[in-house]
Amino acid sequence: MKLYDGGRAPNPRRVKVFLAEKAITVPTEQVDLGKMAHKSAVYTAVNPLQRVPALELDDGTVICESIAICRYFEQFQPDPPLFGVGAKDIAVVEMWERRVEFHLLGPVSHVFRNSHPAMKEMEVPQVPAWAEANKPRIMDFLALLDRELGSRRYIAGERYTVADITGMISVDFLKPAKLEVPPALANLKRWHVEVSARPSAKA
Ligand SMILES: N[C@@H](CCC(=O)N[C@@H](CS)C(=O)NCC(=O)O)C(=O)O
Repeated sequence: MKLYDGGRAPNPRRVKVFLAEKAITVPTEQVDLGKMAHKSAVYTAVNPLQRVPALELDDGTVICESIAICRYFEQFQPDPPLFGVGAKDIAVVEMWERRVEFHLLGPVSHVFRNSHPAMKEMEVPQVPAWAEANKPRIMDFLALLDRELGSRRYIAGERYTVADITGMISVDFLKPAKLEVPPALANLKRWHVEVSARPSAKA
């Protein structure tokens, strides 16, 4: 088994934080995004979409998409449960993970990719207007999360889950996108401090 990793890039980091929470170690190969190694013929044979992370199993199967990779490990090692426990909880975790992915991680990524000079080669064409269009959406969703976190400890309930992993990485990704959590969002800040203090957050 081999995990194709991409350094500090947010999606590979989601998988690494997930693995750290489960104390699972996987042999890793770095794909240097800065050098566009993910566009090489060798890596394109692994993932024709030329994105990281990717997990190659011993039988040659390649699993891409961060959440699909996380689900694979959840099945193998259910403890600690990071996708919920029982029908209702699993659905609530799924709901929040998708909401955070679509309404926060995606838009922050659009801002970064369409405004940062370092992304010129990867995001072709860069559309600065699309970066601007996403900024108010991000602020609206951060405010929604802040309201939600006023009544519970974590994004999907009282237990730390994969929704918190996607959430933490999305909030961390604000910085390279040259955005920040508005100071008034105290619940969100309390949550971010707490999840960032977990040893897995260093991954
Ligand atoms: N939906 C994919 C997204 C993967 C993705 O976009 N990865 C980024 C790094 S965070 C990448 O490989 N970017 C390279 C590029 O855009 O050319 C997932 O969940 O893993």
